[in-house]
Amino acid sequence: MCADSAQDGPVETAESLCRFCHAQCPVHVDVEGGRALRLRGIPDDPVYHGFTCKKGRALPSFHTSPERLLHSQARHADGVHRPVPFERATREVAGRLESLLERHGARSVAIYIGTHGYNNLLTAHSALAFMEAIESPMVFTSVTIDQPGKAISSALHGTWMAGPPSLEQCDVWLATGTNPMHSMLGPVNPGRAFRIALERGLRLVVIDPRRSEFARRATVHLQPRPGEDPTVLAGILRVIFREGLEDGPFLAGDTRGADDLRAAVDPFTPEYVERRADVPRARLVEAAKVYAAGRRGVALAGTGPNMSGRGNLTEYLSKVLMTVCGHWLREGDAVANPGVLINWPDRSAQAVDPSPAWGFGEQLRVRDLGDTAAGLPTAALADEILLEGDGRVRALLNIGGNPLLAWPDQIKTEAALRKLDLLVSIDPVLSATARLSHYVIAPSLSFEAPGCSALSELLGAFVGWGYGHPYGQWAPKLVDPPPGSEVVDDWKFFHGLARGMGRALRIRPVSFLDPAVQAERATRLDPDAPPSTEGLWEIVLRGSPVPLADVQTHTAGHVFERTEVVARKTEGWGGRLDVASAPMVKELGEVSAESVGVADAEFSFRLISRRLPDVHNSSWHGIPRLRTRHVSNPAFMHPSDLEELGILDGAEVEISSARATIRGIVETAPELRRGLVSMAHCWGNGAGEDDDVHVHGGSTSRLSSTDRDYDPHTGIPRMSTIPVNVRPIGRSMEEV
Ligand SMILES: Nc1nc2c(c(=O)[nH]1)N[C@H]1C(S)=C(S)[C@@H](COP(=O)(O)OP(=O)(O)OC[C@H]3O[C@@H](n4cnc5c(=O)[nH]c(N)nc54)[C@H](O)[C@@H]3O)O[C@H]1N2
Ligand SMILES: Nc1nc2c(c(=O)[nH]1)N[C@H]1C(S)=C(S)[C@@H](COP(=O)(O)OP(=O)(O)OC[C@H]3O[C@@H](n4cnc5c(=O)[nH]c(N)nc54)[C@H](O)[C@@H]3O)O[C@H]1N2
Ligand code: SF4
Ligand SMILES: [Mo]
Repeated sequence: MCADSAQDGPVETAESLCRFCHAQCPVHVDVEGGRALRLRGIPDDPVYHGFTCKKGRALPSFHTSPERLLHSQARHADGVHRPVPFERATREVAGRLESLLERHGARSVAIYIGTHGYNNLLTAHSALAFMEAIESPMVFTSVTIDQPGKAISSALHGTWMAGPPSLEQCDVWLATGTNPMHSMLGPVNPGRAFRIALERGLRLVVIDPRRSEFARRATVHLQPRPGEDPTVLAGILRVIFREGLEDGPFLAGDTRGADDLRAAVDPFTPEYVERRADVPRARLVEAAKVYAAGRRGVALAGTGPNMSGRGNLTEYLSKVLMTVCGHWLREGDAVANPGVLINWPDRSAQAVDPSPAWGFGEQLRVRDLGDTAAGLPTAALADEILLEGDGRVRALLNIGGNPLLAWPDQIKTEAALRKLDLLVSIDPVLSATARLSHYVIAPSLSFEAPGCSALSELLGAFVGWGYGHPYGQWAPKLVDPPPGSEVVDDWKFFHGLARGMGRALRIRPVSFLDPAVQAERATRLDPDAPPSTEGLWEIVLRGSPVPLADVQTHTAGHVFERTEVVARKTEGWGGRLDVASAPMVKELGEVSAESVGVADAEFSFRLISRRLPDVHNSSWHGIPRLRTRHVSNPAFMHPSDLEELGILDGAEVEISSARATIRGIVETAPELRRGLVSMAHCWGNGAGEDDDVHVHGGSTSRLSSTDRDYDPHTGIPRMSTIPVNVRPIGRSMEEV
């Protein structure tokens, strides 16, 4: 599995693109003897300004890591994985899928597209085309265990065609439970972008129970109890209405429901918010006034509140805040990014009515869940595998994800993964899930395939994310895979499967076109004469605003000369944004009906999720230089809580929820509220594997339960704000 050492030779520097996370930073790579040695940012890049992170700078070492799979693997009867030629693995998987389809129908084959399925658009598009070819509706992604509230709230609220302002256009920003300083979800190079924006007068409101790296920069930081975001946001809306700070003409002309909204937020007085969420009332009023004083602004939420229960409502109230203040782009405003590789809808100053958020498409057999605007609920996929009867899922294709560590309810997930007739992973290492897989397809890595900036541009569809410029970059293939290896660009697996099953892939273009139009414009790949990977990029980006051939002349990032101004509302246009969507108003009513101040007799702490700066989910934990700041995932706790429990910094503790107990290594974190354990996900191992917490960390997914406290539509259970107890190892609760 070890790469041959490269021959020495002259070191050449080439431009490329880091593909380890969605930020897709442009980089200079030193290449010697056909091997990428090291990389750094491109200093004069007009958008990223030379930014890279430690993870990205470690990327060259992934290519030659001793952990890397240089051949696809098949698991043998003795449980050991051994190399198998790609052709043979694909043929065998195709055969087994075909027989499952024949015997059990299309629903028996499901796919899960994880982080590295999405980070590579060609993988995602060919995976979806494959599922269409076999007519299986069972497409699951990490979106429904991430921030499903984003798509749900857009559907319930309706969309504003002109879109949100870019950071450069904003005077105010309100962020609930996101930390772009570590996660890079937000504008690119967020550290620099926010520094410059704050210097020119941006006012930043951050709502986070932790004084995060982002919260430290805030004009106003509210540090409420976790899970109380709907209360805080409703309280802010109430202040805005009471003080008459809303944008009356916008509400009258382009929305419906303002009076119902005003009534729905009325119970959330500053006194009530203070009592319930523990936010000082004066700070709440200040936050509301700061936000409402802006002319253009953004309000968004992140993973924290999406995983803490009521994520749909938190995301919805964020959009409603933008609408109530009229913070969207308006007629005559400049569109910051008119599009380079992606076709965007017309940007007119008009609303598209709400659309169904749930209640359509495939129905699942458990918890009354079904398809949603965010996709099928991944939190229910383990049940779909475990539950006997017609329609049971028997095969799972895991594409660049790691279900065993990432899905909620690890105990159930593991039972499900082990029950599958066929589990296939595309993964460059023997990840926790790959170790359970019958086949593991070994993919090429970043610099071994051509890529481009389309993914980061697409992320601009979400409020507050993506490029604020018509920016584009093409990265040609830079190096060959290690000598003697057989790795493939991920999409070729789906092409091979389809071919082996006598079907053809129809690849849809990447764009925001209507799905029916996309289907019409799909390109059928010839089973016997597939395109090259570069050819497939041409296919998915055909008809882009800037022709791909032009972008390809820019192997370092480039800002294209494209301008667009938000157009006037079409004569007679009737679309309106809904600021009092019935299910959301009902949920807000349920919130205000809850009793306040009742202590949880059983659990004294709440475990909240967070990201660590140097690692990305479960990926590449084996690279030593990514584990110098934190060896694994510390259990961060407030020093006074540690003192009270008699726990020393660095000690091992047991963390118990109603579902399970895990171990953690505590680390003092004065930036936390008291009563919290802040811990990153995607660590630990499966049952029966080495569970040394000092080496592998603790698996927070084992603490959550998919049957308890879940969203009735997206199925996402509590993956943050999980009630837990903390106990030093070796001492009982009574002793502490
Ligand atoms: N370095 C690094 N970057 C990553 C990742 C990684 O693992 N490492 N993962 C990537 C992925 S998959 C994603 S989805 C994005 C996520 O990106 P973000 O959503 O920005 O994720 P976090 O950085 O974890 O920030 C979440 C914040 O929510 C807070 N929080 C927790 N619970 C609550 C709550 O109930 N209410 C409020 N208001 N706040 C709460 C936490 O304290 C934390 O500061 O990051 C991506 N980028
Ligand atoms: N408790 C709790 N649970 C959570 C979260 C949380 O905050 N708290 N966060 C949730 C979120 S936001 C997400 S997105 C999910 C993550 O869910 P997943 O996407 O399922 O998990 P990852 O760990 O990102 O999986 C990435 C996999 O891709 C592999 N990989 C790395 N590089 C490459 C590559 O170049 N090509 C290919 N093909 N594969 C590669 C890695 O080895 C790894 O196995 O976890 C969720 N789970
Ligand atoms: S932020 Fe993401 S894309 Fe940029 S260097 Fe780091 S890992 Fe690579
Ligand atoms: Mo995510």
